[in-house]
Amino acid sequence: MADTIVILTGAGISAESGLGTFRDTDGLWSKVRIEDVATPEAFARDPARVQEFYNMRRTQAAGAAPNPAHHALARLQRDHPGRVVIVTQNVDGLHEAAGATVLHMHGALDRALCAACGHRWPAPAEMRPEEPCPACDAPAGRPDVVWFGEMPHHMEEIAELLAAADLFVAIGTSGQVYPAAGFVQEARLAGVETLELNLAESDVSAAFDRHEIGPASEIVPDWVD
Ligand code: BV8
Repeated sequence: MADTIVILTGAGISAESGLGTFRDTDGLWSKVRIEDVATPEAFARDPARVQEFYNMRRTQAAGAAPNPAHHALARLQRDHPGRVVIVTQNVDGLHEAAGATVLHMHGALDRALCAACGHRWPAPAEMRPEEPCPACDAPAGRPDVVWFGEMPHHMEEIAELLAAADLFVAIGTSGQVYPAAGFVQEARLAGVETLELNLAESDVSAAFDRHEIGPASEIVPDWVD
């Protein structure tokens, strides 16, 4: 077992829990445009449309259960305290539901954020277009997710973790969204071994030292155990 492992997960790890991915055939972005639901401009233009999109995803995520891939990563983290960091691009809570601790670099569906005062609170199942903030009363509650054009969370911490890791593993991500898609290059520049676990080739597969191809619910437990 490598000394310190940094794992990046994407929508593919939650696919077998029934949550749609973004860019596979009939993925989320084939049904709605990023510009209409996943940018600050979209929220300013049509908050009802954006809240409806995230209410639907919040309901789906609440009805989903972790799959063997989530459980295997939680087991790995538990069996090697302090040596396994999970960074997820996903906004579902399936890693936590499996017992893992995780860095949500793109935020989380179960949290709300006040666009006026920055207060965060547990998101209601259904957020209204003008969701009042419990701290400042402004009708400015939004999903606490990172939209396109917004800075992801934990970026400095992730850069430090990548530089100090012995192994970087990307699981179920298409490598199309930055800065997450650039983590493999950061790892390589630091001399870190890299492994990609995916159902298919990704946009950044060529940058990885090793690959395992298959469904996450099979190849992640195989890799962990
Ligand atoms: C920013 C939250 C700047 C909301 C999301 C270069 C550098 C920096 C930025 C950019 C850049 N070039 C372009 C940009 C802009 C942009 C970007 O990357 N655009 C892309 C489209 C080109 N990036 C940004 O805007 C980022 N912000 O850069 O800010 C800045 C600087 C200073 C100050 C302020 C700002 C913010 C990006 C975050 C956007 N939010 N999500 C939500 O979830 O609704 S991103 C969105 O894509 C999802 O969160 C998703 O997690 C993420 C990545 O997608 P994947 O997880 O990879 O999913 P995908 O469907 O694509 O692929 C699924 C994969 O799973 C496939 O590989 C498939 O083979 C595999 N799979 C499927 N089934 C299985 C499986 N694998 C295993 N088993 C299976 N069963």
